[in-house]
Amino acid sequence: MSEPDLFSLVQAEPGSAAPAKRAAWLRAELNRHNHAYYVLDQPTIPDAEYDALFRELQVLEQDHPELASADSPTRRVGAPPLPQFETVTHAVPMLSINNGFSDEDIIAFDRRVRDGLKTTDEVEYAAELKFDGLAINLRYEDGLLVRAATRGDGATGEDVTTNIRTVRSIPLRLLTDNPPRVIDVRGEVLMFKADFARLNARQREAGQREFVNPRNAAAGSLRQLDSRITSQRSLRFFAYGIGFLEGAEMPPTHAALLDWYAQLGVPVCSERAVLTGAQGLLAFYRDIGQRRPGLPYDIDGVVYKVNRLEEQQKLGFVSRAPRFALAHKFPAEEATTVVQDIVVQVGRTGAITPVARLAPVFVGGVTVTNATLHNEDEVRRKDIRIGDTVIVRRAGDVIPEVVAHVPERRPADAREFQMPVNCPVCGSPIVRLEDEAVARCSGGWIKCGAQRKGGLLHFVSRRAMDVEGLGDQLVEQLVDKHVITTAADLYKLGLSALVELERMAQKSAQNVLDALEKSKSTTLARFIYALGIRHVGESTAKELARHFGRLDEVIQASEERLLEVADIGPVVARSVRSFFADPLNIELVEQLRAAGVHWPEGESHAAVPKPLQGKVFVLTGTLPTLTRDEAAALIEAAGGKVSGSVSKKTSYVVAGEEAGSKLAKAQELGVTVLDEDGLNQLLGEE
Ligand code: 5U1
Repeated sequence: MSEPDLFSLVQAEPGSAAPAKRAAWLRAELNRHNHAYYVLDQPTIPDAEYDALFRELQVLEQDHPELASADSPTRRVGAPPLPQFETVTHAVPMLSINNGFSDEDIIAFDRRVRDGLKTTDEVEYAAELKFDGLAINLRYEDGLLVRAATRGDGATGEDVTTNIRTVRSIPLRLLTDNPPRVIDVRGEVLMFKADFARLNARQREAGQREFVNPRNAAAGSLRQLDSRITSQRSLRFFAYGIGFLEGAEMPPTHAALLDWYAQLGVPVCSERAVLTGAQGLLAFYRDIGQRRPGLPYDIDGVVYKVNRLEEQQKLGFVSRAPRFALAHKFPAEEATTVVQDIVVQVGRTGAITPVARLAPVFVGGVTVTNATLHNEDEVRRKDIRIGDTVIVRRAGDVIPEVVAHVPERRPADAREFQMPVNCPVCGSPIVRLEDEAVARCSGGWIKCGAQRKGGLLHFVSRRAMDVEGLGDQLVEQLVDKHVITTAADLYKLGLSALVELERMAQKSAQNVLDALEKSKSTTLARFIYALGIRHVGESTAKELARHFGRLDEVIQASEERLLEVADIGPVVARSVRSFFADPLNIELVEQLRAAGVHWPEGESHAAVPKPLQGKVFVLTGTLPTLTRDEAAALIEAAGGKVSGSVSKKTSYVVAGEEAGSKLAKAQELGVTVLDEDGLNQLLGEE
């Protein structure tokens, strides 16, 4: 905390100073700390000290009502509900912005700008983010916030002043002794991702409806008639434009306008740049696009504006959008579509995953027709039914998922999903153990073609036996045509059996046989991993190989002996033991050895560093297939540590359904958040 100057200290000392002076000093101090905390992101005072100053001001204002002041931080707490919002006419209309989607659109925009300015020189642009929030106009008169209005139809909006006053980062008084007579500051109200996660956790705890995304949460919070609710909702604001201005010089450029706002204490985003020419704009777009998932707020694109305001004026407007600006949109990460069916998929371990079959929809840059629903509980919790219109999300390379259904668009004949009683592939009963979120086909790989295919694909995968050229389609045909049943059968394949398959020429068939032959020479760790023992990822397989040296030692090891292996816990030990207790698995191992699969026995992997050594994990929420103990066992087996609370030392937070405050804390601290797939990738699981 920087010290107030000596004069104000003497003037403002509690008890000795006149109440008016003390109140003014407290207001200035609290506003300064607010600005440091919410705008500069550099807290200057511990929370408890802030609270003490705040309480002192509250008491002072209660005892001396004549000291009430519109810019007092105590006036941010919200007021009783309004009957409705008043209408506000904007002094200068709030325009919309044209959109561009491709490189060509941006090149054409730049050409139009140069034509409009009658120049062949490269034009200077200000580039910034397009926030996914709500546009707002803040009117300051003589430095004091007097009105806040939504964009509405551009000409008139709704008066949301009482709500906006609760947004801590918005100054109630501009930080200047020489404010403009009137200024309309324009920008976006939004909710940060971490605040959104926290809000939804609270909604869940209170049994209230969750918000679909931060934008909806921001909109719902801003358009509250009861501003006491808004005050609990952690809204933020970034300025990006100006409306009416009186009593001050308009800055010469857009960049200078934003710098001026920053000086006045109005929040502006630091992700902005001044660039020249279309290529400069495209480089900015790509850079932000790459960093987009790590930003603490949602954006749906970037915005380019001709930097010089004089040139902006020269270019003017087409209908309701300026010619000097363009929003370069990212592919939408969310879209709505219809659930045509809900089917189940059977994984390698028999896990049954409900999958929504969707009417094709373009989202996150690709056409999506399937989206995971994770497990039965998730379908119930989100109440997704066949026929529903749903919001589908695909962010980055993450598997598409159904976020929510749109209640108003549910048809009368929407059907609930029923978990099948029997496996759709092999007909074996589907069972769900008490402590598991996931239901499984009980057929095992002997009976279930889906599990066989999954198991075989795992066996030949790069980190396991590494058989090049044996992909999904080939395995599918080999299993469906009953050419093979087990991994050992792969080594019995001949040229004639392979060339009979679809899309398999003599040459490719020979390549597959050569790859199979080559794979016979392997390592013990790879072989153990290839067997697909539940909970035995690559690193556990290496640890087992290092510890025991010989396969027969692993096969014969009791649970107690397995527990002696570094980082193997009871869940993994039990799984290894039960795998080798099954005579069918022993037979498979023998057949593979008989087929010529071999490795140097007694080899040591002691030098291989464990992949998660030194990494600290925090688990939160319910994962789709792993229990918390299972996930912890896997992490520990890979050398990682599991901790109960999130701090700066946390390397990863693994979050599942119903993740609450730990997820919010991770997002606040910028700790990487993984889902179960992400964890599996780290563990080297296929
Ligand atoms: N960053 C930013 N977002 N945004 C949205 N600037 C900006 N400017 C806008 C809009 C609608 O409109 C003006 C160009 C009129």
